[in-house]
Order: sequence, then structure tokens, then C-alpha cells
Amino acid sequence: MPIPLSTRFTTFLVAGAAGIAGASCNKSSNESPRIETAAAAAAPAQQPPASADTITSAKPQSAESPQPETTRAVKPARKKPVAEPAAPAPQPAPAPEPAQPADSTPAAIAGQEKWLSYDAATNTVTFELIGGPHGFQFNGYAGGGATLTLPSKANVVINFTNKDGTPHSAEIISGEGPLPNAGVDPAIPRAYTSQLLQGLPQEGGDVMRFQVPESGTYRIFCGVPGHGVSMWIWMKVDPSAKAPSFGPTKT
Ligand SMILES: [Cu+2]
Repeated sequence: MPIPLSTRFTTFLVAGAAGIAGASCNKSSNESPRIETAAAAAAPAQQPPASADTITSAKPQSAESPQPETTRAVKPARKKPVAEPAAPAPQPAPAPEPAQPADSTPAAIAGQEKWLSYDAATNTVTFELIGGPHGFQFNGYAGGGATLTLPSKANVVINFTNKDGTPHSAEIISGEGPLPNAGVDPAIPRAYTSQLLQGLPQEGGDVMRFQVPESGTYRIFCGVPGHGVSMWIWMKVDPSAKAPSFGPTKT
């Protein structure tokens, strides 16, 4: 007897939701599901993650060229549909940071000054990345609503602080392809926070230090399962950029 299409589709959705629920149980029962957990099966060559704080002395200049291609080989999370019913409902992003200094500076520029600094002599960009502050956002933006633009070969320091009550993390993933359901291998070596899958608690944080290539399009993504569907923003390396910038994504 043929099964009506709608019934089969419902079964598929339920099975998908059960799979997600199972993954969540695994996560919560494991005290430290670090990135190796997600990456080990597909990328054994990835060296063990060193603490971001320990890598300052080994600043890669030439020998290490970031390879976005490596992430394409790692697609463990893409088997699941992107829009699962089990994913926590992200809140719509409210306008970022209402309180601005009372001057004529546009909001985007004021945000830049607050979150970005740049040392042109060393091509070092320091960016304050905020989880939340209210919900599944970075610096008040979600769903690609903001873009961090970087000069070529910039040395990037991202100070991540979670201001939201829900645990969040951050990593740099490719700007191409569907959003993974949870943390994957970063597109740039070392470009991820600790506790990528379980998230850092409110007021917790970590520092990412990495160098970007000459050009490329990436996403800053929350690795906690289900969050990154909406909790991501763009990071673009623009060879024509003389300085970094951050603000709403131009359409
Ligand atoms: Cu998150």
C-alpha cells in the first residue's frame, strides 16, 4: 500500500528532530566536547587546538597559508536539514546598541569605534565580538546582518565575550555552502573559541588570534548546536580595504 507523501514527509521531520535531540543529549552528557569531537572523524590531520593565548609567539607570516578548501572536506553536519524544528527559536535582532554618544556620527561608525581598533603599522585588527547581547546575535546582529571587513593579510585578534544568558561560542567558517548545524573545523587555523560546542557562559570569553589570507569571504558562526542557523555574521577580507570596518551588511 503506498504511503501518502505527506505522511512520509512528516516521518522524515520527526526522524530528523529525534536525531537532533540525540545529538543534544550527547553534548550535555559530555563535560568537554571540544572541537576534536566534531572534527576528529573527518579531519585527523588537524592538530590539537592550542589555547589561543599560547599562539602569539608563533605568528604565521609566510609558511602557513590559510586554506579555506580544507573546510569543504569536512561536512559532518551538513547531512541534517538546515531548518530543523528542534532548533531553538532565535529571536529577531533588535536594533544594535541603542545608546550612542550624542554626536553626529552615524550609528555604524560609532559601533566601529567601540568595537574595532587597527594598528596599520603591523596590520593588526582587534575586534570586540559580543555574544548577544540579547539572544542569538553577534554584536546585536544575526543572519548575516553585519559585516566585518578586513584588509588583506591582517593579523586579527578577536576578543569574544558572551553577554547573553545562553551559552555561545564563535568560530570562522567558510562563507560558502549551507550553514552547518554545529561547530565544524574552522576555515582558518585557530579561528575558534574554546567550548565551541557547549558554549561559553554569560560573561565568559576567549581570544582568537589568526591571520587572514589576501582575500576571501567567511562567516563568524556560533558553534553551539542549532544556534548558527541564525547566529552568524559576515567576515570579508577585501584587498581594497585600507582599514577594517564593521557595520550593517550592505545589500
Ligand atoms: Cu550561540
